[in-house]
Amino acid sequence: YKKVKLYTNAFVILNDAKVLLGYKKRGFGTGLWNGFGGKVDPGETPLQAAVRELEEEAGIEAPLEHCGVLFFVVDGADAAFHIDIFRADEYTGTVSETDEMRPEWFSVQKELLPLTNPQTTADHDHDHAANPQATEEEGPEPETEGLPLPDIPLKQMWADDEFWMPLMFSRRFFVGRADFDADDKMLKWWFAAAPAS
Ligand code: 6U4
Ligand code: NA
Ligand code: NA
Repeated sequence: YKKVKLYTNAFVILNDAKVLLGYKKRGFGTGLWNGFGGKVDPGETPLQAAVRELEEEAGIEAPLEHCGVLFFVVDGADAAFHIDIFRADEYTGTVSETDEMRPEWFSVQKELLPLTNPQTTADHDHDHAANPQATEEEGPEPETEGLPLPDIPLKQMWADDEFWMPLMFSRRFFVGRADFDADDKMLKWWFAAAPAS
């Protein structure tokens, strides 16, 4: 590969329970749900690009934090893709549909919460004595505006997402590589997280 192209992808995750995704209406990945992001422009840092793309595509501002790095190689492409992933626990502004993306909130289903997450452990574990943090988990349910949200639509997302999203939701810095054929089928992948801090 002669070149690498820098991209960003940003996720707003409220209460570790719901995540804002956008349905891509045009361009790369049309018809898939994803975070908000795009190319890093010349003269921008990846963080600046991520903040700009989140504003352009969802209409909101958020205190984004770098939470992972992905590297994609595609058969026949003249460049590989380096994607910096960002997350935020809060945002300001009004979530708005744009020409490129239709935003929607999804609930983070249990399969995507690793067992190291105390919230999941508390949910699955009826013997709370075994979990010193369980008493903290008995407060009110996360705010969902009273409506049940759909689960994250993994089948309408890039194939790599199910492997690294649990790492993102567990707040561990992650890295990964996925190799795709020319039809966007994922052939090989490898993902790993830094030790929990
Ligand atoms: P322009 O040409 O300016 O409209 P731009 O918005 O800069 O495009 P776009 O929308 O093509 O870029 O960005 C692609 C988005 O898709 C980025 O957020 C990165 C993300 N992406 C690409 N491959 C991915 C993959 N395999 N898994 C994933 N996200 C991917 O989760
Ligand atoms: Na984009
Ligand atoms: Na762009």
